[in-house]
Amino acid sequence: YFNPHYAPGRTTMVHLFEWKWDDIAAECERFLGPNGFGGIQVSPPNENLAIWSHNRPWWERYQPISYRLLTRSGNEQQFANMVRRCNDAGVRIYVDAIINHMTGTWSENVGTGGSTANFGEWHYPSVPYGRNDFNWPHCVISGNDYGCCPDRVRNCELSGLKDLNQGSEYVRSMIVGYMNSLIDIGVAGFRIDAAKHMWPSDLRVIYDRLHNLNTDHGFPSGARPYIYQEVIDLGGEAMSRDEYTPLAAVTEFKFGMELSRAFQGGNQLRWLVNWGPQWGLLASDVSLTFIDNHDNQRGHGAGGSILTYKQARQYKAAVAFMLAHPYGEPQLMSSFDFVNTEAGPPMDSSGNIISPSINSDNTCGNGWICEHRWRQIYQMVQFRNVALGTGVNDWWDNGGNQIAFCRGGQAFIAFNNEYWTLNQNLQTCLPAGTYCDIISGTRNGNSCTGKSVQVGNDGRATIIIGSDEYDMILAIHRGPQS
Ligand code: LM2
Ligand code: CA
Repeated sequence: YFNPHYAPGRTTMVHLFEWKWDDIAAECERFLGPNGFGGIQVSPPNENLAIWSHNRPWWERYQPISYRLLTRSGNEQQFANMVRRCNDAGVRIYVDAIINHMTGTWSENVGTGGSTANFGEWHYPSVPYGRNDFNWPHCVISGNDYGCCPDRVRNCELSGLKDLNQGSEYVRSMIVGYMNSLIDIGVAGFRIDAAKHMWPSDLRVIYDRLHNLNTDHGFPSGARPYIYQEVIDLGGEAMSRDEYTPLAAVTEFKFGMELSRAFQGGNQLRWLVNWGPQWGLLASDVSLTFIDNHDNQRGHGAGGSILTYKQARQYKAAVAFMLAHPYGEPQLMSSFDFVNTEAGPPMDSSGNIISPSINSDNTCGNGWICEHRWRQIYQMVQFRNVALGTGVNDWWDNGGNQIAFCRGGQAFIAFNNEYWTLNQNLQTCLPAGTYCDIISGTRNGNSCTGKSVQVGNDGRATIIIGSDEYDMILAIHRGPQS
């Protein structure tokens, strides 16, 4: 459950939040595949409650009403078509699995596929679930419970969402059936939503009943799904991430918090010299890493002052550090623009999601941010692929907020988060030659569209990053773009 099973030479997944299946299939073929991306986390594919009373918020997708594959992102046939086309393009699909709970407590009760529910009776006929399938007696999690009472955090309702009993054989079989149908379609793994709210022992039973990945989609025989469990553990609670790491990977929320703090000036970059478990982070091989996710970019979930696309210069630097450093299994966020933190994706008056448009400079329009299409970000995915299998060496810092390091003899990166110019002769660990900085541009035949770097026979080069430059980063590597 710890191996994402990316195609050879690939790394890095992107969360295409609220994208439609047809658009994702096209994105795999026209952009993600050619640019070396390893995978995509898709929004929950199963039917959810349509919440018109809140103008179709993004969070309606965290309110399942059945396991039918029918949402605003598309239907089952579109989902299967996407999985096939993405796998063919070398890009894996990971599903956000909402198995802790079902929708509840709304005056509306019609799902995105027309299923209905009777909340008062705990009745979900399209699964079907009934009262016996939920934890009893009914209770609701309060803030205090996190400090004292794992049984309440796991057996009571998370924000009033009807809490399934994963200890029940019947419930397990419905959940496993749903997840196995996705594996058979060709997905490579799952995000386990609200894992902290389920018993590790129940999750283990569920994971062990999952099928091997589908060999018709290019997975090796005997491959287990990649599983990363959403556990928000910032310390101080009665539940711990260590209960979950023996089962499968875990989301590392401290990762984005600490890097956001550092690149906002709250901590000097030089301290990143020992980035990893020495910072209190999970072991690298169990750690799913990210700067922002769909919750904390809008103050939901763990919250905190997390960098997002809205602070673009610092955000790109934090993302570049994530991708340049070998620690963890990185996930990029790809957002739609928002001011209202409840608002759903761009939609028409019937509630249909409006597709992103693609501008001539590769960026997106129609209200979509597409951080994964920002040059500084997707070219760092290529950097990570080129550096795959190497460690950090030749760390340099100025004792403050200028840092640089090599990845074996494959790649080199420098950051300047000071108010003055970085101008240093540094060891790049690369063979002699002229390299194109992949942050300010790319290679175009024999020239660079941005800055270029002359590496001498001793591997050293003069590195310059002005404090007023558009980006605070310079990166070069041995791949074709640099
Ligand atoms: C998650 N991880 O554990 C998701 O990452 C997160 O986005 C989900 O919450 C949550 N767990 C449940 O799957 C989001 C959102 C909540 C929202 C829920 C359910 O952050 O605000 O709660 O989805 O849609 C909403 C209302 C809340 C209401 C609840 C139940 O905001 O006021 O509570 O629905 O109807 C009465
Ligand atoms: Ca629960």
